[in-house]
Amino acid sequence: MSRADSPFLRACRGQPTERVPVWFMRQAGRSLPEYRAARGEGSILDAVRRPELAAELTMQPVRRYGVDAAILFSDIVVPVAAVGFGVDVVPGRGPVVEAPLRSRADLARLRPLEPEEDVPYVIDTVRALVADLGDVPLIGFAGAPFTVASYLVEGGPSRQYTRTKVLMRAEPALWEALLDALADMALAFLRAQVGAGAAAVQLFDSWAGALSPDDYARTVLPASRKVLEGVADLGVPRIHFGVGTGELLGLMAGAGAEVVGVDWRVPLDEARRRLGPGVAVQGNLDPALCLAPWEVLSAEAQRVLERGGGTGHVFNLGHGVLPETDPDALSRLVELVHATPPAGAPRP
Ligand code: 1CP
Repeated sequence: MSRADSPFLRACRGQPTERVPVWFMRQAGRSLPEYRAARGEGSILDAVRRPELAAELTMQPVRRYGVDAAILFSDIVVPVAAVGFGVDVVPGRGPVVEAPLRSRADLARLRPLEPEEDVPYVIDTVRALVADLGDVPLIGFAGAPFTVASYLVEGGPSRQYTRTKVLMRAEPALWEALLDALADMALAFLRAQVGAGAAAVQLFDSWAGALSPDDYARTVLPASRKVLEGVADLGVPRIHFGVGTGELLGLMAGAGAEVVGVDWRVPLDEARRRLGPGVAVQGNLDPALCLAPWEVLSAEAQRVLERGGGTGHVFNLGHGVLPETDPDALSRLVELVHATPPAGAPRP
């Protein structure tokens, strides 16, 4: 089997596979004792800037779980931090911005990303990983313009996105310029990762579910489409993901991705109806259930596999692995997914 024939890449393209491929969002990170041991204290941005360490943190879940894809150890705020916007990632909290974006003058702090100069360490990490991963594909990723903008405008993690929504409506020209600048950065960042050997890309619009379909369609979708269409010529599968995006799935299908990631709120067969034909799905086990007894977790995983329909399904959680998760539960989950014949396939 070559990398191009890997179950993950085949499923992304909607081709039949012998088993449903599986990986987990946030498969690296605090749920793993080997992660806590290797990383130490401090901002994850320091770890991202050390290619040897970042590559090791990427490999840990691949070794432990035997997942079908690796995801680059990085963060959605890496590009904005690299151009000097003034962002750090505080342990236990998330991205925090020194001086949030409030006016047009603040846009000057978002100069274009030049990957070779600004994030050479990410390119080095991808190159090292591609050499080590063999047939396991590496997923590169970027934050989508809306989700990154929400951190820059709010100044940190948010529940209501009040300032973001007000800026979007009250200053549409500034909002459009902001999303366009972030789209160009995400695009440059993804192209650099694929240039260095990433086999697929995921655009994380984690918080887009906070928006109404109208606002999403008018003010966010064009910027996400610019990113996704801007990598189309590279020929790698594109995954587009958000949380709470049930009402947006039809719109997201039009943004130009081969795969749409879905959280646990919409069953995958219903998600396929909303997405329309020709789009693969990724998801969507509720990460909270990874903390439940195995009988509960395994029954839910079976339901996800059935409703995923087999072909064109990449098994994942509906959002990231929770830090309290027992890694052994995820090992059993990978075994179960791999041992279950794809739904709809002839039984051996
Ligand atoms: O400091 C740490 O060790 C803590 C946690 C952590 C980790 C492991 C953060 C802080 N970022 C990361 C790495 C990371 N971030 C990865 C690679 C690891 C993997 O998936 O195995 C990825 C894909 C991300 C992407 C990311 N960062 C997203 C999109 C995915 C998602 O979870 O929706 C988002 C929204 C962020 C912001 C962020 N970074 C870190 C935290 C705690 C947060 C979320 C804060 C919030 O709730 O707003």
